[in-house]
Amino acid sequence: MSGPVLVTGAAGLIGTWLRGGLPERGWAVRCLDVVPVTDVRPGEEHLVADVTDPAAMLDATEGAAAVVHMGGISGESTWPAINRVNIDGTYNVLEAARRAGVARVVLASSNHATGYTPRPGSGLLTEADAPPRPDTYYGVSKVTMEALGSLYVDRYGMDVVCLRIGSALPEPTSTRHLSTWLSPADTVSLVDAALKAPSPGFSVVWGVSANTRNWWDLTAARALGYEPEDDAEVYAEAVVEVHGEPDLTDPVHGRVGGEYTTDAFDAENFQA
Ligand code: 15L
Repeated sequence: MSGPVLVTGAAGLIGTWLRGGLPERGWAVRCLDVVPVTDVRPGEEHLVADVTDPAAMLDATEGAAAVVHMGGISGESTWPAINRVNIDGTYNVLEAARRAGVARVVLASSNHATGYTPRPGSGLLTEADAPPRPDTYYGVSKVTMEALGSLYVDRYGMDVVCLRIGSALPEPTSTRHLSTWLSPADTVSLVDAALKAPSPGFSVVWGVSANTRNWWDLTAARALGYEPEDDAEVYAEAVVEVHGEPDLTDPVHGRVGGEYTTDAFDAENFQA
């Protein structure tokens, strides 16, 4: 693959980590966001554009080697907002890639595509153990993202890797995060693996670090070439001291989507 990797959401948390880590792994980065990136780094290309604008997305995608789509609304919102930015936006990204002849797209899916899945009492959940079970409109947008990815692979022969990201954070701050954490370094490793894996076709993999308390199975992600190095357990003592051990009868800990599965995420709590 020649040309830069187009990273949407480049000014966001994950986008910023990728801008730091992908060049070391041999990727030139073309940054795209609705707001300007403030800490411009040598060698980067920069575009201010909106994923909801199909023409701008086509222009942005021309000449790219691959697209890493991290842009969008990163939590629950109103249906119109989720629909416009996350669902239409993902369609625009995939359609721009198809039209521009860019064969590989890496999509930021989320654990919330499966949020109502009960946390396993023991053992690990594979991707196949967790079919769509969204916990929010946000989760629905991630299910739709995966479905669109599947369509573009089957119909147009593209490679689309969907990363069902757990909790991408600098460090864990809750006991749930001891199971769901995806560290900054492992985020870069996972995206790099998704970009380099030979002919993945359509692939959905969990995006978590090598956490001792993981409930997601990393076999499929490792098969892409992902080699996680971090483990949230390093932070366990400090986190448990503050919050106590997780109570599995509490939905926040009994379902993989955590607080997103609670009444606090009912639609009326989100205003346009
Ligand atoms: C996500 O998908 C969100 O983008 C993030 O804000 C967190 O809520 C994360 O999931 C999580 O489940 O911790």
